[in-house]
Amino acid sequence: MEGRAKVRAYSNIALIKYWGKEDEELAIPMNSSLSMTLDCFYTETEVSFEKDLDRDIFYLDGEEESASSLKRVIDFLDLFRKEAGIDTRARVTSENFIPTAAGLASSASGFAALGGALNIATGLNMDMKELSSYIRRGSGSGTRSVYGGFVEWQKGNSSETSYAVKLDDGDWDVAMVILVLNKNKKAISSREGMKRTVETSPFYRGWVENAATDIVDMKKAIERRDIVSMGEIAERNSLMMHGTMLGAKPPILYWQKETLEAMDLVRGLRERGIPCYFTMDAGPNVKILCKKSDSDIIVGELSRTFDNSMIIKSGIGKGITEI
Ligand code: 2P0
Repeated sequence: MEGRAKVRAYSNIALIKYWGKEDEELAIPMNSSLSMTLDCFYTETEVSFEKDLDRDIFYLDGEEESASSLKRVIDFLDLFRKEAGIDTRARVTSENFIPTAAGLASSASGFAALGGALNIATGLNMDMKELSSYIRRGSGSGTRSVYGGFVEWQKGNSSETSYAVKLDDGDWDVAMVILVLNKNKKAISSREGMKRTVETSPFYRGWVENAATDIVDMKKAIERRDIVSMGEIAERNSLMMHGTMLGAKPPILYWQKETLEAMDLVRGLRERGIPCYFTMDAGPNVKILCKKSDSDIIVGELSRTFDNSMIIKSGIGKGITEI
């Protein structure tokens, strides 16, 4: 069997975060999460199954990968090979239009693009719901990148019932401004950080209970296109996720001093009547949810403190697409 395909997938930023697995093996999360797909960061991945290959090969941004990142890709290829009943080795060539592993969800767009390409190259042609449940096994946040707009990853209670659902196209006055404070690879991976938090943080139970309420409220706010409610829920949800990490043993803190500076700046803009709200992931970078029509003012204000090269404006991204 020799199939090939090339796919683009966009990154996403969670407004209701995923932080912890109920089932490590199957990557079933502790709570449902909800994200906005971005149009500024994406991954393009080409997969070709070649009968002459005696091993899988993975190139990322022009460099051949080995060790742990290759193993993660091979495990993911095996899921699709098993389902398709094939054993041909593959050549995977991936390009990230995003700083890799800087808390900017490169694993989400990465595994969504790889999953999308495998779905076509293997001839499985699963629908998006089933495909998202496969992508979940590669990267939890990748589950949500199959769709554009606002997307919910419903936790479910089995591998088949833990998948993404599209909520809204996001073709209205909404955007995100991203402040890239640090492009370096983080010291503690999300995978390790969330595991430690689940196992050791006494705050974790409260987080899970609260996330269930937040997701219901966030869905209502999106339906109303109510940026103020969306922002208030997202900001607190992100702070609570970081709160659970502070209670872990040993504690985890992804922020740096500029993260706090940016948070203050956002609060200051709000006091001046501009609705904008921060959210942080497993890294120091700050993402600001705002109205699209306010994004230029926000970029202007941020550029008084931060270098222009650190500020990225993003609209709403699309779902995975063959290219
Ligand atoms: C999220 N993050 O909802 C949360 C918020 C980071 C903070 O999903 O172990 O790389 O592959 O499922 O998807 C990052 O975790 O972790 C993440 P795995 P993933 O976006």
